[in-house]
Amino acid sequence: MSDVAGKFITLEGIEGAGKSTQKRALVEYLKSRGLTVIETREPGGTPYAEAIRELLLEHPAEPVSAQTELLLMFAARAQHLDALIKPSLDAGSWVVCDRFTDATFAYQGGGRQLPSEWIETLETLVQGPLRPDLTLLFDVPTAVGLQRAGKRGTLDRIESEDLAFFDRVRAEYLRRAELNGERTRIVDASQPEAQVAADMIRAVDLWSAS
Ligand code: T5A
Repeated sequence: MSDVAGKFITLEGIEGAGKSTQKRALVEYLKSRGLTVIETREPGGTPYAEAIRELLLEHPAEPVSAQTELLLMFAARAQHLDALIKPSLDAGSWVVCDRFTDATFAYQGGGRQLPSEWIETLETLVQGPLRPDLTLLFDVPTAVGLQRAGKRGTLDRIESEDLAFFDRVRAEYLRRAELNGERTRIVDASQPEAQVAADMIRAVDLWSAS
């Protein structure tokens, strides 16, 4: 657990894993326990970081280099941490964040195949010792996740990558879950929504009782 007063919970998974759906259920559950909960997401979470999100996800006229993408993810994160996450944790709130640095390891490390040492260096620079207290990884076969995400219609720049890219993303998420087993719980997100929610709440209860 981190040294801060509140708790920091991150939700991770490939596109269409159901993070946003489950985030709503989790926030409602934590509030029903009387906790003050801040709901946020990455990239984004503050007006300035949301502007960086737009830059990251739009389809620009020129190709975006993997390094540019990596640095923008951490630029948005630095702002998000200073302006929202750290002050909220210091005030004793629980912060529930849709994606965080595990996503960078999975997408820019696994997907784009950038060296994980670069990501570790930026992680230390931007976050210092701050890591999530609990990470819920919603795991779903790549084809299922992409099919769900595809139902929304238009695809953003990152969603437009091919199946092999998202297979690498999922594999890296699973590798990191094993590496960070003390803070990560894997939830089988291929099940019906209500079952995923029940498994998630059980995982959170077991973690908070430990
Ligand atoms: N990114 C992000 C990086 O590359 N590096 C980083 O460091 C970070 C932080 C934006 C993009 O940025 C990238 C990753 C992303 O490409 P995002 O806003 O989290 O990240 O966007 P998405 O992952 O694209 O969000 P999605 O909305 O696609 O995925 P969710 O939130 O996992 O899925 P959700 O809940 O919206 O559900 C999608 C659909 O599936 C249905 C829902 O009703 C919805 O229609 N659904 C289910 N259907 C059947 N069974 C279930 N159990 C279902 N759960 C949900």
